[in-house]
Amino acid sequence: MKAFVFDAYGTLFDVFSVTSLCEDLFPGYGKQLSNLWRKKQLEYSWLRSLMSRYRDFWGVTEDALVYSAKSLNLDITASERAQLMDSYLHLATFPDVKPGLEELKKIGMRLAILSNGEPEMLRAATESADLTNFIDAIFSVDSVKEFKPSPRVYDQLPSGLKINKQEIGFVSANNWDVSGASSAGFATFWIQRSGFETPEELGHPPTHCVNAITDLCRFISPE
Ligand code: LAC
Repeated sequence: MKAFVFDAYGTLFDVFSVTSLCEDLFPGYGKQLSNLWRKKQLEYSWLRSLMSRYRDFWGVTEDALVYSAKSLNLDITASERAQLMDSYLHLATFPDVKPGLEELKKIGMRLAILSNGEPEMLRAATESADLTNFIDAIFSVDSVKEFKPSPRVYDQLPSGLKINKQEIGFVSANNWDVSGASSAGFATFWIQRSGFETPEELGHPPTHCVNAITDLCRFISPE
């Protein structure tokens, strides 16, 4: 294994760090709004792939926010919408992210991101979270105009990193994303932070399950 490639939203960045702003803007609805927003964001990405109607993830995320507010009967102004969208550029990272990446970098691993995110939003979130020094490359679905779990998304990794598929480990806390990468033939690491998530019934299980990014270095044998 020469490189670990990480999913972004839900794996490095906590998409539910928007919940407190949702609650400030819509008291009593913070949790519901942030949950529905994430659920619809993913649904729209899958639906758009099936419809062959790609729209970048920033647009998909905004559409999902508008839908979610409407469906909860929340009157969202243009400025509230902009505020919530802006929070996507400054998401918090999970506590294991920085120490885990730091450890992997120290032992010489190449580290990259492969995400549904559109390149500019990924760059902004990476910079805002202070991860730029750890991440060697950022790959986005935007280059293939189809969302995960399309195999075309994961297949850009070997040529992008200029290494063999067998030397790449794909890391995600989104179990369906792990299935997608496993199905595309990559070694996969499912980050199960809560430890009790149900594995997908999609037939392509993770190669390894770990509790945190800080557990990944034990899979690397010293040279
Ligand atoms: C991503 C999705 C899975 O970052 O959130 O690709």
